[in-house]
Amino acid sequence: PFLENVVQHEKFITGTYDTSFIDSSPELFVFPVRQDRGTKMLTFIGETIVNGYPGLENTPKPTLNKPVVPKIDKKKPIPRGTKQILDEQGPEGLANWVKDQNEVLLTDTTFRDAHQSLLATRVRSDDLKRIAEPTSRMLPNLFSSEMWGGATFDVAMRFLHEDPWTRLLELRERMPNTLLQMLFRSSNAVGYKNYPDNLIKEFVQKSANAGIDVFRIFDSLNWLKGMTLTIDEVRQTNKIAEAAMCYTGDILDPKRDKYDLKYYKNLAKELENAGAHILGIKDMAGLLKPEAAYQLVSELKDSISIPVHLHTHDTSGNGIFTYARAVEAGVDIVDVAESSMAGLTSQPSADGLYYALAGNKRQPKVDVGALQELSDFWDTTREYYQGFESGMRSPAPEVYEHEMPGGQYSNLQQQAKAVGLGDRWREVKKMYRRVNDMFGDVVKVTPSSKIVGDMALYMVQNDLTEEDVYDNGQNLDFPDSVVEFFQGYLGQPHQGFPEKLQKIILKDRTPISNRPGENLEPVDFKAIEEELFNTLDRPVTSHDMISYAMYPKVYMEFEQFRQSFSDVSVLDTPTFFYGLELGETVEVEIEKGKTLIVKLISVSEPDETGHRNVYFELNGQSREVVIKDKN
Ligand code: 3PY
Ligand code: ZN
Repeated sequence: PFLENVVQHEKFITGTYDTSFIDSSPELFVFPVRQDRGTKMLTFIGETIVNGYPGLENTPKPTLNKPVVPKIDKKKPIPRGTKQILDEQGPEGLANWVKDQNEVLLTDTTFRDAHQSLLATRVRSDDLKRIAEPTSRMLPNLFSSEMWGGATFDVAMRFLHEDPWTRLLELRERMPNTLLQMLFRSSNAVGYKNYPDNLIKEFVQKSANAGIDVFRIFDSLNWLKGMTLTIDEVRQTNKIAEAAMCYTGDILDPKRDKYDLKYYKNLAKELENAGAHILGIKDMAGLLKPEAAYQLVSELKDSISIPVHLHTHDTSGNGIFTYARAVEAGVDIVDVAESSMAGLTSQPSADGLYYALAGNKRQPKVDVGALQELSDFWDTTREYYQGFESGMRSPAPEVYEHEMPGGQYSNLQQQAKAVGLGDRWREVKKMYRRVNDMFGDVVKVTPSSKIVGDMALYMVQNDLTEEDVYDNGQNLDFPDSVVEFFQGYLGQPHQGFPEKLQKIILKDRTPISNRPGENLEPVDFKAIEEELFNTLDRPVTSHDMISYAMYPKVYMEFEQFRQSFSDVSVLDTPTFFYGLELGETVEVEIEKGKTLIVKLISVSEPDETGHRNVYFELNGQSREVVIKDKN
């Protein structure tokens, strides 16, 4: 059926295809139904009804309202946006256009960092797809929408059982006028360790083909050597290389002189010389105080000629003040989220900033009415994800002390609970900062932040003080991630590793000081293709190969899941997380024009083997699935 689809495809018949045609045409993989997708889907819904979605077990289905999607006139042409400027004028042309704007430009992070930071990255493609086209029509003046990368890639497969590449292709189709932006961890791609160079290059090429326009590239240690290969590769795709420096420390504190104004100015200059089209300031924890933002942006605007794009988190509650000062200093673009997905560990609010800049000639050009309508959609949609809220209720200025990134806070809290340290969370936070200082004051952002977190948990769990580590470290078995970090496998921190601690942690292992990618065997894509073809018994795309190369276990589990339960991304979110109530009916469009109508009739008591029968009506016909009750 695959070949049939190919030869019948319009692009094939007219000869207007290249090698990316197969990757960007997911419809080629929609085959006539051979297996009973209905039964697979019912099995998944039955499983959720009986055993609950992981993390939401024993949580009754809440009463949920239906989000209102703003009305748009689909017959009207989609207004022009920054995507058209990039396509017509290339990345340099776009950067010049940015510099010519008087008003500050906005990146909307609602589709990525906002939910990564507030809702454990759990927002599903189904909800994003509903609001994507209204967003692109109603906010045509956005600089970009950050909608991919960071943790969304692995979480999509691991927990949402959906293909991250499909999300990208589907949002691309619905947002033709908006620059689509991703967060790219440079040599760590969208993972937690360094990958071989050929995998990084392949990832960049294929994500550019699939629709990414702006690559925000960072290295978790601000190590230039870890970034140049990615910058070069992005430049080859003619997309935008936004090289970001991660903000850590406090330039206003003379005692924190490891990362002072001069450090950032030099790094910015190096990134500009390395070919960045835009300079990003990635304030991943929200440590950039308002006056520091003013000084830093002013210094950068005087010393580099590419536009400056500022990203912060509102953890302390000072985000808008920081942006207002950055705007005064001439920042070109800032990251905001739609109000109902803004604040706390997420980005500051888009309309909040608009109103804060009333009377300022750099007030962003944005339709606040549209922002409000879109925010209303998210306000209701967010209720679907209530089980993943962090529990943080108010601003947390203590972030200036512990320096934990927005996206890590709730994660580490969960990890602490899992190892029985839930009631010692305050100690863990204090230890996090102490570990930072022991490690020589390091940049803390994925994945270096995870290493600091692992060490902090290890020390609290084993009741170890800093002195214990120095005095008795030879007899301690440190977490693997910490050992690998001190071996140099994530790259080199600014001013190197603290030697005494490095010796204690590595014992007789020797560290490396070159770029880890240079030592890694290239990925053999041909071998992966064969292996996947043989195991999956279907044509293999370059997207499959990249996902597998980066996350072999997660990818295979995701594939097995799809084989057992079909593509569950087509389910609405309440059904996906909570199943159905007795008598409840849902419609599931499993492909264009093919809809299943599913009604839950009853659930039996468990039999002597612990199985329950779940009775449905599927398109009016009685159907039954048997589910093992794990409780
Ligand atoms: C990520 O790498 O996922 C981040 O959001 C870092 O801030
Ligand atoms: Zn962030």
